[in-house]
Amino acid sequence: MSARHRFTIAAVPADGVGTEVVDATRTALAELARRGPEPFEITWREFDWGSHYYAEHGRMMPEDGLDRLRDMDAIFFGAVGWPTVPDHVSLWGLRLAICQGFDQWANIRPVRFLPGVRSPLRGTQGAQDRALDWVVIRENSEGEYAGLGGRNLSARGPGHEVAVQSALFTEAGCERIVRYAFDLARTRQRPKVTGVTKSNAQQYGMVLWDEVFDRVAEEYPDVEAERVLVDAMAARFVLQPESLSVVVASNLHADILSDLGSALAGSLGVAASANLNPERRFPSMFEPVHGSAPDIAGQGVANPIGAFGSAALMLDHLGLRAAAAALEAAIAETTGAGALTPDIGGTATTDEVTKALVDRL
Ligand code: GGG
Repeated sequence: MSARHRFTIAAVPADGVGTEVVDATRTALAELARRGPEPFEITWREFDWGSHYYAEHGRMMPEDGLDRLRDMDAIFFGAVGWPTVPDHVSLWGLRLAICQGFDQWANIRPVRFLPGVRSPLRGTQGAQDRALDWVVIRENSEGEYAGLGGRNLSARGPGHEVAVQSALFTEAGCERIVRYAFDLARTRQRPKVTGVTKSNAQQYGMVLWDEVFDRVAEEYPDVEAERVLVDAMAARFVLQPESLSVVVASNLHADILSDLGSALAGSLGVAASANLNPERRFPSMFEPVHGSAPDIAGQGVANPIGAFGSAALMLDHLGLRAAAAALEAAIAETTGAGALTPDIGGTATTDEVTKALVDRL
């Protein structure tokens, strides 16, 4: 096997159901490597970081955590968040530390119907033919998640605390993500980009975003472009899903919209994502969109489909296009055959869905 088909991947299962879905994905990828359409070999390096690590060390990952990940071909992440650690501490200490530390500025979140998965949209009267095939592009390095602000800014004492949370929008940051969206749209059946902001109310950063969007759009006359306010966009997701193809939005807006999109596709459990450093100066990170789900962790019923889809995005990123396509096809066959976890109306366990997928590789 040539070196080009050998990869070292970091597994960071982290918290809750993260462990279960990362294990399932490793099982699926081992089988895909063994009998899939193209040869590849993955050497996994396991990093046991997360909220349990925090309990022992007072931090979510070691101080040199990023250095330990730096030479990996990719990072496969589970989920972050556990009741013993404040959510903002666990998120900033691990997931955001990796995304921002490795300048993974493009968060790609495909949203589409899967065979056999119930969707609130499909359940709507007269909506049987509705299409849902979007890619939500989330700016992943700045915006509302820039970490700028502070607390205790009032000198007036107890009961008068003031907190400020600022959003950072740079022209370069807006331009690279908007351009990414237009480039992606060119490869799709429907070459269209919808840019989302709340620029009527947020008159600095989001107006800058809109201006950059309009300027970049002019360079892509072959791609349909429109701008929509985020509140109207939430309604459009539900009422006119067929009107969308690529949706690009800020860190916070795209986070919220992509969760809405995943729910419309059936469940957060089926949603895949990639945190890309498109320049490939640093490793990119792949993870299901869902969180750690403490309510079902350890019960063996976590939906592994979002993690499988994320693995397909990772294989594609690694240049294993045939393997990625085979995994995508097996995912669709698995759900189509009714191997569904409880979040999407089935009774199958994580292991049963994994076995059903492996049987179809
Ligand atoms: N696998 C995704 C995950 O663990 N998400 C947890 C979370 O709280 N994410 C917040 C965010 O994506 O901004």
